[in-house]
Amino acid sequence: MIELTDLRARISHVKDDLSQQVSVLSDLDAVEAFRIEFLGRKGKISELFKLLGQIDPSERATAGKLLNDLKQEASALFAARKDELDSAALDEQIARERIDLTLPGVYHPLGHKHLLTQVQQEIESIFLRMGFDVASGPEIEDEYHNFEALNIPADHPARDDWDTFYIDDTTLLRPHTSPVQIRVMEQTKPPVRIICPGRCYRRDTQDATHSPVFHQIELLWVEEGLSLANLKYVLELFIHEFFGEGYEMRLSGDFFPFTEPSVQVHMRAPGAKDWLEIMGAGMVDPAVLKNVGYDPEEVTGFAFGLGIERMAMLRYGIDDIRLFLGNDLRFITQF
Ligand code: 2NL
Repeated sequence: MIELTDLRARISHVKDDLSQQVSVLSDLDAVEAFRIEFLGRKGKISELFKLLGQIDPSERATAGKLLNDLKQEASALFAARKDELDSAALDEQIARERIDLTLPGVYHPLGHKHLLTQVQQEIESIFLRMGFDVASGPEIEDEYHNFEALNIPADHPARDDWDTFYIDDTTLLRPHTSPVQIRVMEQTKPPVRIICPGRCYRRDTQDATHSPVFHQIELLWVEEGLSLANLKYVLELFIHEFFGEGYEMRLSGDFFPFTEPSVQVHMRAPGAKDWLEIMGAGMVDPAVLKNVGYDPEEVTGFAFGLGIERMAMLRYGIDDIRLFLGNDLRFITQF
């Protein structure tokens, strides 16, 4: 037989053990090991429960209550210590992973479109709104599409400026985007309304206004009944859209092998004295229409060619064409 007072003494002993040791447990594994030592199936508290059978039946209920209280108290102690350790771990993690918001960041400069691309796309959008399509083609072209189809035979003096940068005997870097228009006409029936932007190559010595690599946009409209009046209207519309209202335009005679008549296009800023040449244009020569299988008695057309660099220089007051391909960020980042 075990006396109740004896049981009380043992309980109090276990409690002392518990309260002394739980508070110094330093990690979760130790808490768990210690919990098993007390509350496990063969733990100290379970062992005490086994003594119940040796207690006088009249005192057994009291003893049972004392033991249950002990069990609850022990469970609560372990849980509390576990919480303490958990939150200490969290505090430590927060301290360790603290981000210093005052540190300077990593600077990622954003790029932007080159001025030439900006101007090209703006001109494209003006003509897209008028109903033209944008066409493109190869920069390496054969002589036929560069010259013969455009009414420039082998012995024509116009070739002198253009017949260079040959890849082989009959293939060269295109001196203009006209071969793109020839190819589109070869493949489609009229009406044709296109603009052809792209990089071109010429035998020019570089200076402030010449570059052996430059960019051009050519426009071509072929349909029944087109006249120089239609060309004039489209040109004026373009000048007003791109440069601004109030600009004047005038045409004067010129010569290109692929247009007849051919004109030079000048514009004058509001209040300005001087006229500036901005591009060449004309009615598509009947010989060119025949070369692509069109009947010049049925359709007429007009075309013009402008230099993108020149448009950008006029609009932004840039005085040296070499700046465009010079890769100098002091220039590039201004636009
Ligand atoms: C200039 C002049 C021009 C054209 C280009 C053209 C194209 C075909 C048929 C007829 Cl497929 N003409 N293009 C016409 C007139 C002038 O360019 O000085 N450009 C920078």
